Amino acid sequence: MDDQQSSLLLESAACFPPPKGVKLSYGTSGFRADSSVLESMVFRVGVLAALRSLKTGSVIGLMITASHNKVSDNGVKVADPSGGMLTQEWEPFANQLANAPNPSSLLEFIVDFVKKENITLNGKQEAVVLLGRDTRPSGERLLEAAKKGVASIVGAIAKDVGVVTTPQLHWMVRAKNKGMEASECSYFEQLASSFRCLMDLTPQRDQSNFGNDKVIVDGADGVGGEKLEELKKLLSDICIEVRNHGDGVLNDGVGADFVQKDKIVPRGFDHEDVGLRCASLDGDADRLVYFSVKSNDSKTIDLVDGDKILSLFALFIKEQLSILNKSIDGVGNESYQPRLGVVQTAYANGASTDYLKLMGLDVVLTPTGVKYLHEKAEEFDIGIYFEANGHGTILFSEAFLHWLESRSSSYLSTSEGSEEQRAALRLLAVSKLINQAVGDALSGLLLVEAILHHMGWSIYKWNELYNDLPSRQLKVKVVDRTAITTSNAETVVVTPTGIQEAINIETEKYPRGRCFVRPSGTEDVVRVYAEATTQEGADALANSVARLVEHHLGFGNS
Ligand code: G16
Repeated sequence: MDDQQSSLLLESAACFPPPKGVKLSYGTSGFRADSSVLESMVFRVGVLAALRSLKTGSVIGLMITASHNKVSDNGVKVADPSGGMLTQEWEPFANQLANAPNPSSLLEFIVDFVKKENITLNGKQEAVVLLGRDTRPSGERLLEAAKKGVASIVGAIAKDVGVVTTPQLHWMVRAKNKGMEASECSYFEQLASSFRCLMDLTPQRDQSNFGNDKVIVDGADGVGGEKLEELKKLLSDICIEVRNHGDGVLNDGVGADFVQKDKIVPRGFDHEDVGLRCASLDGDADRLVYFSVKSNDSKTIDLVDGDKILSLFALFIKEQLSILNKSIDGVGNESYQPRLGVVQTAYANGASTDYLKLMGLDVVLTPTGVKYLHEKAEEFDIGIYFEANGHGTILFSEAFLHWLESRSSSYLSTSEGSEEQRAALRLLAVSKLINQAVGDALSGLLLVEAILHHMGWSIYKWNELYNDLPSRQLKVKVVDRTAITTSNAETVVVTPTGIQEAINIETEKYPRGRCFVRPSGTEDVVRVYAEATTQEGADALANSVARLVEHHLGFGNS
């Protein structure tokens, strides 16, 4: 590293001193904490993103958001060239940078790292970082810190794409690196045109079960509602009503996380919505859940969570593949059999996993965090991953898309308008509609809507795919959540010793009981998940295990 580069880094880092006594760690989805302590970290992640761009020779994304967390928090997610999350190999470096006590130790870490990674810092190679932020009030200030971080690497350029959803930023990074147009306009246009295409391919079915044609969307008072209002203008085949698009407090009694965990109606929804199809986005619109307001109690809901979205997508894709397979069998000489697989976490409702297995699907479990699920899903030709909290997407391998395109063009000459051709076209449209960079509530919403139309299903019919086992999730404040370590996709506590045995004893008391605990990677809490055949059982199991956790780890400050 030359002198010009070193002094630039030292000078700019001096403007962003780290807060005293704060240790940040790269969690489930980047760094998150109270926004007042984040300026120095965001500056440093700006440096990291510029280095990542130099290393990969590609555009990198940096998103300022704390997603489902409360409005006073903020954070950073980094998008790699594929549009996916930052490679896990760089996470230790991110931790080092974020916690370097002063500019000179920061410089030392960078010098060592660029040497190890073979990154040349001579200002000759271009580095580009796309910067986005959600609607949090602290976002603007943190964005300036990110810009300074990028600019402290000679030759690196920060491009501010403004207020966007997290998935929009990831989509733009992926598009840019594929040489496509990467604007918000092109994002909306791609979603709208592939949605139209899917709707045009809807079979002539009896739609009397479909129910109300309108979907009402809770925008979590975040960026998603406002973007959905814009996207809506390009859609004529669907009626979307957006509520909570920014006039209330972000994620406060609204949003996918609240709806999924508390299972009660978000602000702005009431008995007048009984019978309607409702959906909820989270603060940065990378999660989606559906719900219907219960007719006997307008405060509670029937939740249609990420597991049911996954099941709906899997069912639809399986149906299209079997139509294609029929024609393959007819021809008799097709050897290519695409592998369809689904990926879940331990939070997946046991009934959903049973259902997916009954469908004959490969089901794989990973730890929480889309970075793990995404990686696993990439191993299939079509990999569908979803967390119960509504975060997920579908990945299509290049080989499969290539095969599909050639089949679709061969049908043009042999069987135009056939069901086989329509199945191929549907799958191609799904691959364009769904955001393959990362889970995206807006594209997920359009895909759910298109599939419900295709099936002629109401939200109630969809919800009847299987009956969820009653479950309960709790958060426990402890002195140090990192004292808990787990194995087996987070289903077994390794340390502190003794907790797992105690959890087992509690769990055995309940028919079909299942329970696990893990430290959250986005909030300062331990999460407890319990499942049983009755709601009372799930609640009692969760409560007794929460007390066990407090007993073993000590109460934290709330
Ligand atoms: C992030 C991750 C998700 C994860 C969630 C909760 O979501 O992207 O994969 O499920 O945090 O993680 P934890 O239980 O570790 O707090 P989001 O939507 O908040 O970015």
